[in-house]
Amino acid sequence: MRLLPGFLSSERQHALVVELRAIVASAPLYSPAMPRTGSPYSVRMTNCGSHGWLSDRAGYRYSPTHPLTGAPWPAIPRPVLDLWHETTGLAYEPQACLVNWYGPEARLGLHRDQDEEAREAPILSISLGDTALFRLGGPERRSPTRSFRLASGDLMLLDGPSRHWFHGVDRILPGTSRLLPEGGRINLTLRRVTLPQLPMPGGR
Ligand code: MD6
Ligand code: FE
Repeated sequence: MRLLPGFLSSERQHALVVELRAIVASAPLYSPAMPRTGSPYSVRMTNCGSHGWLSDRAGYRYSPTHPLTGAPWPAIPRPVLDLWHETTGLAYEPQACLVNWYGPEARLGLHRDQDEEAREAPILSISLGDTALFRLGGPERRSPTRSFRLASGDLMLLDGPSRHWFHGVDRILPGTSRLLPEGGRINLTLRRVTLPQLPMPGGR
C-alpha cells in the first residue's frame, strides 16, 4: 500500500469537486442495495468511466449504464485520469471510477475489491472532504487490521499484495474539512476492469 498524504493542493481539490458536481448532475447519486438481503448501503454512490460498479440484490457487477437513468456513465474527468498516470506510472487508463458519497453517519463494511478481470492492476483512492477512519486488514477476513485517517487531498494506492486485502471505512469525522459546504466525504476509487492490451513486440 502506498499512502500519499496531502498529495492534492487545495486548488486541485476544489477543481475535483467542481468536476464531481457535474458528474452527479448527470449521473445522480443513488443508494445501492446489498446482494441477497437488499438492505441499503449507508453510502450513496455513482460512477464515471466506461465501467460503473453496481451492487444490488443480484450481486456485484460492472455496467456501462446508470441503474436508474439507463444512460451511459459520464467520462472520467481529465484531472482524475492525470492523477492515475501521475501516481501509478502506468500507460493504460482506468475504466472505472466509483464515487462514494458519505454523510456524517455513513460507513462501509470490510470488503475486498474482486470484481475486476485485471486482478493485479492497482486501485487508486482519492479522498475529499471530511476525514475518514479507514481500516486495512490482510488477505483473510480474520487477518489483523489497523486503522488510520484519510483526510481531504490524501491519495492511497492499493498495489501488489495489498490490492487484495480487506478494507473498509469505520466512520467519518464530521466537521474536519471545509471543502464541501454541506459536509461529508467523497471517495473516488479508480480501477482497471478488463485486462490491458499488451503492446505488440516491435509493433506500432
Ligand atoms: C473509501 N475505499 O475510502 C472506500 N477500495 O471510501 C475503498 O473501498 C477502496 O480506498 C479499493 C481500493 C482503495 C479503496
Ligand atoms: Fe474497496
